Amino acid sequence: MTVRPYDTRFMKMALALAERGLGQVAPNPAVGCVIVQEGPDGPRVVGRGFTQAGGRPHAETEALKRAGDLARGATAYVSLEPCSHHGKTGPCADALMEAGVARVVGAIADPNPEVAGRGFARLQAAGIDVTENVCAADAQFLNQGFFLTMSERRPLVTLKIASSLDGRTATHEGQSKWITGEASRARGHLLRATHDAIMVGSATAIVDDPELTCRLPGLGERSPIRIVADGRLRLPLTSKLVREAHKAPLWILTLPNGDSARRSAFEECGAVLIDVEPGDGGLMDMRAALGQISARGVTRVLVEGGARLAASLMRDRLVDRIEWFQAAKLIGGDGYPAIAGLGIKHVDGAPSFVLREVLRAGPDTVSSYVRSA
Ligand code: AOF
Ligand code: ZN
Repeated sequence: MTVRPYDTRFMKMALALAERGLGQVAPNPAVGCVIVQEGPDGPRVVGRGFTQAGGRPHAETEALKRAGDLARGATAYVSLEPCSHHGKTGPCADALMEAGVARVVGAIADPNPEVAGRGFARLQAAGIDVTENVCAADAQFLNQGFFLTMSERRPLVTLKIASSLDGRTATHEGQSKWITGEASRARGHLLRATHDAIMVGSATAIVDDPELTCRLPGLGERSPIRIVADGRLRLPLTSKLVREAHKAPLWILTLPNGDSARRSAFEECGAVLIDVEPGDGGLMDMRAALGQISARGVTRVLVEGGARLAASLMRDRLVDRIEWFQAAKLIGGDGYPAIAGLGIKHVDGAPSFVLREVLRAGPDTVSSYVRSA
């Protein structure tokens, strides 16, 4: 195993490339690969690639294609262990071997049981110098959706909230347009683009009548799957979500045994109904709901409201990240809260998060939190 002083630098480059695939590659992980030749003048990048939309080609294939003959004797930096299984094409470990790569630096092992260390082992057996665990924590964070899919059969859940400084999302009259500003909204759309699906509760879908598409210049085609948690099929057939179900996929999570005529009406509009078993209190069991979403290939879900959906996910400890957009405005205690009642008696029992980053978005702040371990 060799270590070079610039290993971290090129792995960060591979991670930045990988990030471009987020929201595009599910159920596959988003991987980046950088191929570097060491010459007398120092290291030189000869090929770069990342997992393509739909999950194929893999990052290594893309980078090798660009490097061509320059891959011989080079080092490949990969943000995830190269695969060892035969999928739609041959294993990436073999492609790296055949291209004559001399060294592979990997960030983290692939948790897919079909790979799980076999990719690295295969490379080592072929005499390739393998270095593991370079920027492992960053690589895990980047593909947390894929890791959770493998370990818990559920997607990563990011909760997005846009509120006043005092955590209110609307006035007592229900007026909410617009609490946060233009820059926050643009960033919100970027969040949509990096998730595979956006989920809202039925109350939000009814009151706001949102489109839930991604409207950023140039990112229009990245619109994720729209999911409505609607146990009792209350969503109007005339809502924008239903009317546009043929343009972007619409999945409705609902309790089984709903009115069959109403179910068919939704299906005729192009919506996909997903039955979710009830949990305590007859409401949909959210872990089961996420399991269903995961089984359909979604690895990253952005939850955009409302207060009750956020609370039920929070109560079941299913929120992995929070992106909290806060305007410097006060609405007061008569406004609507961002999160409905959690029934917490002691602060010790409150869901708690770790602050990762704070950004300014025009007059607002965006705080990114991750669940505390
Ligand atoms: C890599 N490079 O860029 C990605 C990998 O269905 P397939 O054949 O595309 O294989 C999917 C699996 O490949 C996926 O579950 C994960 O283990 C791995 N993803 N591997 O070498 C890549 N995206
Ligand atoms: Zn591969």
